[in-house]
Amino acid sequence: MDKNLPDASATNRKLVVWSLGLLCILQAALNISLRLALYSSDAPDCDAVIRNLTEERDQLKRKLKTFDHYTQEGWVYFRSSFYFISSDTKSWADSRDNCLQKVADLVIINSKEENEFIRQFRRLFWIGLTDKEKEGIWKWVDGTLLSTTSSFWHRGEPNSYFSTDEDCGETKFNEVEDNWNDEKCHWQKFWICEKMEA
Ligand code: MAN
Ligand code: CA
Repeated sequence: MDKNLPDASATNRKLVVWSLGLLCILQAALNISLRLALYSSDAPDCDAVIRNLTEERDQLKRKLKTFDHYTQEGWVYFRSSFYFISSDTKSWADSRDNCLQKVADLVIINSKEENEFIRQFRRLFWIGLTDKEKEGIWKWVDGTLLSTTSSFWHRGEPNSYFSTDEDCGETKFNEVEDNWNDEKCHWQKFWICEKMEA
């Protein structure tokens, strides 16, 4: 063998050593970047995640407790509110008082779905709508004006029937979607209280 030529096995050994060295460097780089990624600011903070989950769990527990309480007392749940459907009749003002005593108020109807929910009972109910402050200006019991886009007056209503004073809203014509009527407030009717979920 020519002594001036490098020994093949020595070359191979060098190659292996270099490759191992390179692998080590790659491994170290990978290690460092993984650690950086894991502890960088946008990685989730485990304590915060646990705190949030605990808060969510407690909130759900509270909701469930409220739900159990109201449903056991006979309230019906629909879309984030509890509804109390009366089984006796009172004037509009006495109905409202009864709701206030229950830390609720006469129902405020904000959508077609809510009106349909109430219409399904097919009853004449007082609702939280009145124009007793100013004739023709219909307001909900929370002081908000009745919106023209979400009102369900029956055809020809409100009419203050033959100029008799009809200042209180009721559900009456339940065979159709537009079922509201203005009625004399002293009449005794069933009523619905609404309590919004906290
Ligand atoms: C009754 C009352 C009125 C209503 C008319 C409709 O007289 O309920 O409020 O407008 O019926 O015919
Ligand atoms: Ca009327």
